[in-house]
Parts: sequence; structure tokens; C-alpha cells
Amino acid sequence: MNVKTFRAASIQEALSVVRRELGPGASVLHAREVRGGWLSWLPGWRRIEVVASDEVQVPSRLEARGANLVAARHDRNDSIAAPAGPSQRDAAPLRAGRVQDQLSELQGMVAALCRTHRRAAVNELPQELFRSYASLIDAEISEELARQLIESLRSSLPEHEWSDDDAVQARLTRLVEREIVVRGPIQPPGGRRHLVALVGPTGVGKTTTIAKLAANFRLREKRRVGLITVDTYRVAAVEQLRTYADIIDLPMEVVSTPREMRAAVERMADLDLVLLDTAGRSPHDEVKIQELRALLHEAQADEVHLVLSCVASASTLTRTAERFAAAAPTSVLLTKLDEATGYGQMLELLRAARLPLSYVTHGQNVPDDIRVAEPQRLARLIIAGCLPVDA
Ligand SMILES: Nc1nc2c(ncn2[C@@H]2O[C@H](COP(=O)(O)OP(=O)(O)OP(=O)(O)O)[C@@H](O)[C@H]2O)c(=O)[nH]1
Ligand SMILES: [Mg+2]
Repeated sequence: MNVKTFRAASIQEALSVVRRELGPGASVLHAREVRGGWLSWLPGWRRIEVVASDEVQVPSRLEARGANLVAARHDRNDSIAAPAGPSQRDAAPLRAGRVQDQLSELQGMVAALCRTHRRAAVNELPQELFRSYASLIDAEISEELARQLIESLRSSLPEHEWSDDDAVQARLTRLVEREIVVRGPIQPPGGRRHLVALVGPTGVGKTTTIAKLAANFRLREKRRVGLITVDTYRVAAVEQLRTYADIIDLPMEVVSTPREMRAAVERMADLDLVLLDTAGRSPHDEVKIQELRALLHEAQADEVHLVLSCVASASTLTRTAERFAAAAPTSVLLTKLDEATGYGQMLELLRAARLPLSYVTHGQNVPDDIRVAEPQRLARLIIAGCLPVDA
């Protein structure tokens, strides 16, 4: 395939070189502004890189833009020929805006081309593999990841086994398993206090999960456990945690300032495990998430689990994790698996957030409905698409 890369000072220049070199029927495959290099420090320095081909056909709007390009070239010539008057000074931002529009158009064309290629690749799948592809999409796995998994399946499973549902299922489960990076259980080292904080959006199950963890460590593992809450915003939030603290018989502290946090943590210095409950925060509230980070720093948290509900879509989960990155989480904890209709979204989340998964919860019962995340079990859940988690 004849694909060439061109660089020029502007998109117009780059496109005219493309036309000169590859002819008027050439298609632009990719365009970007090139940064970096010492030249980029020079005032006004910029380089646009365009990748084009005279063999690949993409729906092109180059013709429609031809008039714009000519106009843009005239604009530039005018500005060179005549001293810059007020109207030409106004024209500079206009031209910049136009270049930006053209770049956006080009990016849109490239994205459409990629989608067409991907769809073609999927359409070419043999029927047996296409069925598996469709089942991954049903399991809430994105088109991109489903395609990658099917490609791995295709190259790793002999062709005569493609129609063997069990073999396909087993291989896909193993491929999915490799995508799930886990953190392992919380392991208080003993001899010094280990502080674990739970953060996340509102209503995802932070307090309930704290109660499950506390009950398991106190009652089953016989560890010395304490609770701290900084959730003094929501009416009844403190009472919710205190109820659990009373039932499990645990010390509990309520703090609302960094100074109180320091004192509370010091008072719990001789415990094995301190669980810190925080107020639910909107992922869009950057200031509150920064405040959270400051509080966690004050508490000298050893682990910060970002709690997210599995009921949310892949895009909501990944965007929320992006926003909460400011609170420096060390792992993800997924709740409400029992309410989800598919589980593939957790793969997208783990990939995007680049955090290991610590625990999953699958019901409202304290202390039972929680499990340490295990790749094999979760992969089976994602592929089979149904509970129980402990199947
Ligand atoms: N189905 C189901 N419900 C859960 C699970 N975990 C928690 N819940 C329920 O979700 C609701 C909210 O739980 P909380 O623990 O109060 O959530 P939170 O994140 O502390 O909420 P805020 O403090 O308001 O941000 C409650 O009704 C819980 O019983 C779970 O794994 N499955
Ligand atoms: Mg809560």
C-alpha cells in the first residue's frame, strides 16, 4: 500500500503537498500536530504531520474543503503582502480556528476509517467465532476488547475446536483471566497499625463494605480493628457506621478536620487494622476529591481502595476512576455484582485505571457478601454471565 507521511508548517501546506505528490484523489489517513524537539521552543514554530495514501479510499471531504483551502492560502498571501492592519490581526485567530476545525474533521475521518476496518475484520470472522464475539459483546465487553480476545482465541485454538463450545468457552475464560490483575486480600502486618481507606462516589457501598471487612477481620481473623469516619456531611452517616461498630464491638472515631484525623489515628496506634470510611464524592467535584487526598495523607493511609459499583457502564466506571485518580487510590473494589446484568465492564475499568482489583461484593448481607477478587472465578463470571460468584 502506498502510504506516505508529509510534514509542513500548516495543514493547508501539508494538504497541497499531498495533492502535488499523490494526486487529487489522495486520502488523508491521519493528521496531527507534531510537538517536542528543541525547535518547538521557537515562537510560532509548529509542524503538522499528515499521513496520506493514493490507494486507500475514505469518504473524503477534501473537495468540499478545497474552497476553504484556496481561501486560506489567499489569506496567508495577503497577510504577507500587506502590512498587518486590524482586520488581519483579527484574521489570525480565525485561521487558527479553521485549522483546528480541519484537524477535527481529519480526525473524524480517520476514526471512521478505523471503525470501517474493524467492522470488516469482525464481518470476516468464521461463523463459530462470530458467535463467541457476539457473546462477549453481550457480556458488556467493548467491541475493541472483544475483537482482541477473539483474535487471540483464533490464533491460540486449533481450527477444528472452534465449533466445540466447551473448548471455546474454556479458552476465552483463560484469556479473560489474564486481563484481571488482582491485589490480594488486605494483610495487616501485625505489630503496627495498618490503615485502609475506602473512597468513591456516593451510594456505591463504602460503609457497608467497611462493615463487612471489619466483621471478617474482627470476628473471623480475631484482629484488633478500629473504625474512623470522616463522613460528617450526610445525615445519619455517622449513626450508620456506629451501629456496625456497636454490633461488632469496635472502637470508632468521628473526625472532621486534618488535626482531628491525626489525633484519632494516634489513639488507634495499637490496633492491627484501622478502616477509614469517607463521604461519597461526585467524580466531578475536583475540589472535594483533592480535600480527600489531603485527609488521606494526614491519616497516612497504607491502602486506598476506590469503591465502584458494577452496575455502572464501562465508560462511567473508567471516567469515574480517572477523576478519583487525584485521591491516589491503590486498588479498585467492585460492589453490587449481584445487581449487574453483565460483568465485562470491569475489564475495561481495570485496563484504563491500571489498578489491581482487591475485593468484590455481591449483596447487602454483612459480613458474608464479600470476596477477595480472584481472576479465575471472575473470568468465569464474566464469560458465563451469571452469579453465584462462588460457583
Ligand atoms: N445489592 C447490593 N447492595 C449493596 C451492596 N453493597 C452495598 N449495598 C447497598 O447499597 C446501599 C448504599 O450502601 P452504603 O454502604 O451506605 O453506600 P456508601 O458508599 O457508604 O454511601 P455514601 O456514604 O452515601 O456515599 C445500601 O442500601 C447497601 O445495603 C452490594 O454488594 N450489593
Ligand atoms: Mg457511607
